[in-house]
Amino acid sequence: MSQIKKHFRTCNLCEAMCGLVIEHQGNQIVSIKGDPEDPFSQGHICPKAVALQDLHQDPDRLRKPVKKVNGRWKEIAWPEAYDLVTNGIKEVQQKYGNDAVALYQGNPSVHNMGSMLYGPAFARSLKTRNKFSASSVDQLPHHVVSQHMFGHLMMIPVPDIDRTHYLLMLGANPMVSNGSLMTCGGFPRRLKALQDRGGKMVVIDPRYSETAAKAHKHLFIKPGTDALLLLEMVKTLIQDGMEPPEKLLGMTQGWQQLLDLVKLLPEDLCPNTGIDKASAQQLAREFAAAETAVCYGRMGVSTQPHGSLVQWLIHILNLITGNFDQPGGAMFTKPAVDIAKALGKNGTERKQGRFASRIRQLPEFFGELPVAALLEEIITPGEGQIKALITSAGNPVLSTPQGHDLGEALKTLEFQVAIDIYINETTRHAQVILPPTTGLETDHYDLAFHTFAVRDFTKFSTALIKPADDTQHDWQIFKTLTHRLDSIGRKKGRWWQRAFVRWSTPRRLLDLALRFGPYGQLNSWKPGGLTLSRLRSKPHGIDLGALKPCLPARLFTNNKCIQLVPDFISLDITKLLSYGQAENSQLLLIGRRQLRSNNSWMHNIPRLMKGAERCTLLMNPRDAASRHLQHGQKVQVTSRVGSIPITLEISEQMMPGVVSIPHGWGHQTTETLSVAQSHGGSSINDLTDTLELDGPSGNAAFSGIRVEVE
Ligand SMILES: Nc1nc2c(c(=O)[nH]1)N[C@H]1C(S)=C(S)[C@@H](COP(=O)(O)OP(=O)(O)OC[C@H]3O[C@@H](n4cnc5c(=O)[nH]c(N)nc54)[C@H](O)[C@@H]3O)O[C@H]1N2
Ligand SMILES: Nc1nc2c(c(=O)[nH]1)N[C@H]1C(S)=C(S)[C@@H](COP(=O)(O)OP(=O)(O)OC[C@H]3O[C@@H](n4cnc5c(=O)[nH]c(N)nc54)[C@H](O)[C@@H]3O)O[C@H]1N2
Ligand code: SF4
Ligand SMILES: [Mo]
Repeated sequence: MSQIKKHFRTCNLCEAMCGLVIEHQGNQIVSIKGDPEDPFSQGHICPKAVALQDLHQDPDRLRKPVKKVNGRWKEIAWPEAYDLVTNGIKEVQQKYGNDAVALYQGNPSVHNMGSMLYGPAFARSLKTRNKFSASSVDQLPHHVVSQHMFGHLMMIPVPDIDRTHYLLMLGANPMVSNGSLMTCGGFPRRLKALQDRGGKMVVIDPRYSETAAKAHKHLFIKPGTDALLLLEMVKTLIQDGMEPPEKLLGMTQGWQQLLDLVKLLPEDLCPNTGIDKASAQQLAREFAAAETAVCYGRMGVSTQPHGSLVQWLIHILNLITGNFDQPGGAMFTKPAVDIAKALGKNGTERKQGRFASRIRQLPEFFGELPVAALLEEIITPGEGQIKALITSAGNPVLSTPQGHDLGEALKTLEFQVAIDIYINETTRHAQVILPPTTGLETDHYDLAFHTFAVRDFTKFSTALIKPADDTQHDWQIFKTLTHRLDSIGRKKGRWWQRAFVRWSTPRRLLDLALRFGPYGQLNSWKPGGLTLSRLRSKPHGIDLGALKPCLPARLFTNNKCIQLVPDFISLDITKLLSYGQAENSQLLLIGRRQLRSNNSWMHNIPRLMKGAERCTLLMNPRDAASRHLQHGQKVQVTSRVGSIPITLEISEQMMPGVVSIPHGWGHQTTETLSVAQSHGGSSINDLTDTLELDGPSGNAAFSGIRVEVE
């Protein structure tokens, strides 16, 4: 046996960017632990990272391309697989036009440097309007609001959790999720530091979550009504005469418009929220009085009917209290690879609504349509109907609304291909699956999440495990497919463009991006400037310091001003004011995440699946009693669009009138995934509704779905 060696890398599984130290003997993993020398995460780790090794040993994981022959999967060689895929796509394009081929890119794409760099060119090579991604079941409102207010979709401010004295959090559960659009490896440690310096955290959530349990104060809120609460808070402070500090006010446009808008609001916005007006006012004044404060809201408020309004109001609250672009408030990063700059004009111009979906006319954003439109675009006949689907690193049957119906619709497609390491509830309907390398087999650099980190930091991880045989990386698959599709019936680029593409690899592109970035050798002309090789010589990464004020220089708006009242606001406020109540017998459904679960995957790993049944319906004892339901009993949950059986867990954690189901479950129908199948559970997204959307962004609204439980 060879010597035990240590390898340092960043975990790619979620947004937290935890540093890992991995002991290994060649390809054999001996241990995976948190890296105490990683300056960013300082040793934090969660159970998922330890399971990274299992992905490489899982017998159900695909290692060779497979094609379906008479309903059975057969391994094939890569050249044959590439032929099948390009021919399949071409055939459908020729028969029905380019829009007949749809693309869905899932969450791990953003955690994969190769997919980030080579996925966009592949998407363009399809020349289809039917591009979808997990963004529209996730953070889309943040992008839309940032583009309107700060001029760029990637200019999403992050809470400066390390310096704030008051963290007001809505719809997020970082004790479990480890933070989102708040990359903060080690949330528990940072929270403890906040509390040790006398700071407070207040959590607004319809469930007494794991994070609420650590808070100074928790308030139950009726799902979907956060915008009403925040509007009441903003109104209170404006009526108190509060306004942004002069310097900040000078960088804004629309202050008078905001004052006028507030004057038109009803006297009391709170009756429907479950929080009374006096408490909302107290919360607002407490927030404003804190030495520094920051309001932050995530999934629970991003995926609700007024998700964009909520994000807008969060920025407004931070702005009027002076907690914007200031230490302890909401701040922007200065990442070593500045993807906002790199996207340039593409991210800045108002690129929404240049085209719309065929059936419901939902507007595109940044070239993508809301995935809530995917189902109807497949099942509704007519010109432009989707006839083929490519999924990459995604599982929309479990992760998007009306998933069950989507699964049925996939059976009607003429061609489906997946780039995935597993046969899941979506990829099982494909004719061909191309399995890439993953996790420890890949180089890693967080192109996206350094941009949303609570400290400026940069780190590169090299691949640790040598992949089996000729397994291709995601980027190689994209590059090959792009080349094959682009060279068909279309003029090729100029010679130097082709030469650049041939020369390029993720490492070479990253090196260029670092050199041209704000700390780079070419940008600063400093002899010690950042290059990939300099970065690689620091295996724990390089701390680039606390976040720094950067406005107005970093605003991307034409007039270098923050747009305080984007166009969509007043219309959406009108809708908000009539946001409906549930009928008496109905309950409001929300979701939740779990520490040993990662969206719809990693459920095939025994180490993560140990223990009690996890896919349960949480219900308050009062609601259970009034329905004569018992703990542990199987119940049937029914919404407008679907019905699922699930085990009932009676819990004081739930606000009365609200029930919770974790997403990502429902594996019983998959032919492989032997472990996951035995823990199957049911899918919450068989109950969520493609018609429930956040208007301005088209993001799916998962929170507050009306259900009956029997
Ligand atoms: N009701 C409800 N629905 C939700 C949510 C919710 O809170 N409630 N959350 C939403 C959110 S935030 C998200 S991000 C989505 C996630 O939903 P999706 O992005 O659609 O799917 P995932 O469950 O992340 O599945 C990822 C797939 O990628 C594969 N994979 C893993 N690593 C790699 C890799 O390196 N390369 C490739 N090619 N494939 C890989 C896995 O095998 C798996 O099949 O779900 C959304 N859906
Ligand atoms: N262990 C684990 N970690 C993960 C993931 C995972 O699947 N497992 N997924 C990763 C991904 S892709 C993402 S996007 C992040 C998401 O991370 P977070 O944004 O922290 O999301 P959740 O953990 O789903 O927490 C959402 C909270 O919102 C509450 N909520 C629901 N509806 C409402 C509402 O209407 N109003 C309010 N105020 N609250 C509401 C829920 O009760 C829940 O506590 O987590 C990432 N980290
Ligand atoms: S919190 Fe996220 S990044 Fe950190 S170890 Fe767990 S999965 Fe990996
Ligand atoms: Mo997500």
